Amino acid sequence: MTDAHPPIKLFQFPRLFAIANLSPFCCKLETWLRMARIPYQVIDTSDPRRAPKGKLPFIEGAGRRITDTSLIVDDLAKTRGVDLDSRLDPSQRAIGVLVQRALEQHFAFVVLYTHFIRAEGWTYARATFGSVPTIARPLLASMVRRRMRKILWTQGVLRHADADIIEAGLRDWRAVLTVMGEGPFFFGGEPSGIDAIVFAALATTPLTPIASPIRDFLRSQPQCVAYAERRRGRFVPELAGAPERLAAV
Ligand SMILES: N[C@@H](CCC(=O)N[C@@H](CS)C(=O)NCC(=O)O)C(=O)O
Repeated sequence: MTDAHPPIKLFQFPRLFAIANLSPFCCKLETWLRMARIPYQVIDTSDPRRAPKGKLPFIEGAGRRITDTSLIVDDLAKTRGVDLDSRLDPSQRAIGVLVQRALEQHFAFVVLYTHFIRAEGWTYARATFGSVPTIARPLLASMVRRRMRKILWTQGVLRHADADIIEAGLRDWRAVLTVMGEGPFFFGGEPSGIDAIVFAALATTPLTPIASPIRDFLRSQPQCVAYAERRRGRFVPELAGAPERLAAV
């Protein structure tokens, strides 16, 4: 186990709502660290420009900084001897990679759109900058939002109509839910790394007050709500009973 190591520093956006993090990547990594029982200390930061590769989260430990959740997970798995996927067969591993790609390389951009570009999302998501000094807050918030627009335009999502973007996000989830087991975990009775990814992607949507047709769809799927609630209860139990922070800012 990992007690010989001092806690790693986890740089991520501050918590919002009753979920580990509104950023699916920050939520994924914190969840994975808890699953792997690796001690960490959270350092809140609202400005990704300070991250080594301009993205959050990143970690610092043993004199090294590592960015990108998948690289961090691989590194920690190797250096700390943790393998959350040891029980998975080759077919489950392959499904895990495809689900990860759908959620991280596609759905994450749809979330960026629903949360940072759509008015229903921005009303809440701008609270991400709540810890920034009041005088600098509007400037940083609008700068980050502009950057999100640019990212989404370059990636391509923002070139489509709202209904088409939403439909593309719904397709991701219809596919993921089709291959997701009955539970309690994604691949049955035991947790594996994909649970951190699926939980994180779900946390951004059905567990937040940010309205969208994707949230309505996910909330209407009993399998999905039960999974999200169970995972939150197990991985971030201190938030399980917390009310949604409904007030818009
Ligand atoms: N592939 C990266 C993605 C990280 C990422 O996209 N982080 C977003 C927050 S969800 C970010 O920091 N965006 C800020 C920006 O691009 O300016 C990972 O797995 O860590």
